[in-house]
Amino acid sequence: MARRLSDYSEADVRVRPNKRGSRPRTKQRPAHEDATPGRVLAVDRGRFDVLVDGVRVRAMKARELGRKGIVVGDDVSLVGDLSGDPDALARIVRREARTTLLRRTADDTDPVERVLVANVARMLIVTAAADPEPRPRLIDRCLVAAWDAGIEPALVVTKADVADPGPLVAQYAALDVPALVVARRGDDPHEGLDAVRKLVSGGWSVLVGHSGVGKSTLVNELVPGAGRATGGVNDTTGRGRHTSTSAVALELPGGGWVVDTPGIRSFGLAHVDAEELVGFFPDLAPGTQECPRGCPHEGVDDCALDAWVASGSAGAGGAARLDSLRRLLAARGGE
Ligand SMILES: Nc1nc2c(ncn2[C@@H]2O[C@H](COP(=O)(O)OP(=O)(O)OP(=O)(O)O)[C@@H](O)[C@H]2O)c(=O)[nH]1
Ligand SMILES: [Mg+2]
Repeated sequence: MARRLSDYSEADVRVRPNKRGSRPRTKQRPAHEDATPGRVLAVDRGRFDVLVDGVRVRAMKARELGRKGIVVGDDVSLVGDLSGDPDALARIVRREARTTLLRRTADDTDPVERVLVANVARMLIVTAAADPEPRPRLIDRCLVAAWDAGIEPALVVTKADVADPGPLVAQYAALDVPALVVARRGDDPHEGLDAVRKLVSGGWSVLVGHSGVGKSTLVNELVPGAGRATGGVNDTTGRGRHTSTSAVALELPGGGWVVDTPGIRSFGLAHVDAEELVGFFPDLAPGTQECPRGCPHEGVDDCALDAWVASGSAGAGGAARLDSLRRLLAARGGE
């Protein structure tokens, strides 16, 4: 019997079979339930070093991951050749959920985020007492980024043999953040290294800071045989030479991992909510209780933070910290 067009229902419409078989094309990707878990230790031009059951495996990203970023510290799942042979190349088919994610933007209004590292519990903000000169505003930004990401920050002041680290440490004394000082005398390893070793032992930590502050030098001392290249500081500009060019995770002899990263010039915080910023200055935040409702804490005369800092409630670094906070708030306005 002939059917009229109106007799057809949508259920009759045949899905065009795909070229490989009769199964309709769906958005479903293969589940790769048999994939093996691993953690990314290094990323270099589209190739990844992944630790799989104690073996270092080279891998590339499977096409199905598309533009999904994978960074040092990421937990991933792999298929393919996991032998770790020099010519073997496995495929990363999945990126697992991240416990922490350290991000920054080029400036405070830039929507493009760069992910630095995933799944670290601690951030060592490395600053030199001199050569290059400390830049507290960068430290303040790193602190905000760490707390925003749920990462425990600590300050490590290097080159205490070159200049007195006291004033810098005093500036942060009001914060509940460990501040460690290290100095190098002659060819010996850093004085004060034991405290750093204790701080990073067991977990995953990332070292961040300007170029030339001594991140890779510290990593080489913490991880014998790490072989990270180090570079001097330019005599004329006083700046580092950007010796390290990519992030690498290295295993500590006593357990735990440290991630050495390339020197940064800035730490954009476009991804951090302006309303939350004050909360990431715990030495200042209590002072806002006396502020008028809706106080922007910046560009107004009746903000209570000025009196809070003047009374010494925010410690020796209060004025500089308030200046940092206000610059961050102003930058939000797109200045
Ligand atoms: N005097 C002195 N020099 C140090 C100390 N720590 C590191 N240095 C020197 O500082 C220079 C820079 O050290 P690096 O370890 O390469 O610095 P970095 O932070 O890894 O730099 P980038 O990789 O460029 O980001 C090297 O010449 C080190 O020998 C220190 O405590 N005292
Ligand atoms: Mg380095």
